[in-house]
Amino acid sequence: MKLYYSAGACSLSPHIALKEAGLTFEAISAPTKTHTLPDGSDYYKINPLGYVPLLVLDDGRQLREGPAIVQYIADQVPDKKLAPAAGTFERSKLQEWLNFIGTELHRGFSPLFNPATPAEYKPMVIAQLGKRLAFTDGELAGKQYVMGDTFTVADGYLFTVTNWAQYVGVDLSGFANLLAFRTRVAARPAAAPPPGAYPSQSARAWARGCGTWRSPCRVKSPVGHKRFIGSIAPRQIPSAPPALRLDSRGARTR
Ligand SMILES: N[C@@H](CCC(=O)N[C@@H](CS)C(=O)NCC(=O)O)C(=O)O
Repeated sequence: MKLYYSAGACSLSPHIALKEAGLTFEAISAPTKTHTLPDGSDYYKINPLGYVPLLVLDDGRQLREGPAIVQYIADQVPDKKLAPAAGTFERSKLQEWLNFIGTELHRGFSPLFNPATPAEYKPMVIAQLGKRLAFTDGELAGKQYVMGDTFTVADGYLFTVTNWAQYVGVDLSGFANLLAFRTRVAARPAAAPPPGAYPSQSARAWARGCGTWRSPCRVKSPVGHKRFIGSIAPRQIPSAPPALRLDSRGARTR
């Protein structure tokens, strides 16, 4: 199996799942900024969508979309209980989590990474994200992992996306259950930082969501828990941007 990944991106989730599963795989870097593979070729030729993760099976079949990929991985090793059995209510609860993490948290963080996002729109994004993180924190009360006492692939995904808080000024310090969860997941060998990807980050700092060369732990985020669950005045909502012209790959041409 091959996993196309980019350091720090959501592909860390299937990376963790593969390691938890104990499956043999080749990790191929497909950086989100360049879309250029280590041999110099164009990643778009393999995945026309250009994004990671992408899983390629030994027979050449491809599987895209993180939540589908991690469930496929879990189903290869049912004894490891990385996902409840297909067809059960519990499996639907896992899918509920994967969908929530994907659409509410993962996509909640995305505009904060996008340099084109208007500055005045970001507080609204952070406010919405803060509500979703507060919900997640509440759901984790008294639990080891999102599904209860057993680690599942949803935990690797939640760990992955909440790790991004450090890069975009979202302070997780108000979310004690979430932080305890992150420490728990970080202690699992499968969630150890990919070698070379985060040069100066200690395991403890990794769990706290800070301590990289980009975001030292001693720097407190200006965005506190209370602030990002507040609301935004309607006048702060930006007006619609002018229509964009897109090329055949969907890239902006003007
Ligand atoms: N719907 C996809 C989204 C994956 C995604 O957002 N990937 C980002 C990194 S976290 C990416 O590769 N971005 C680069 C690009 O879109 O070209 C999934 O859930 O797997």
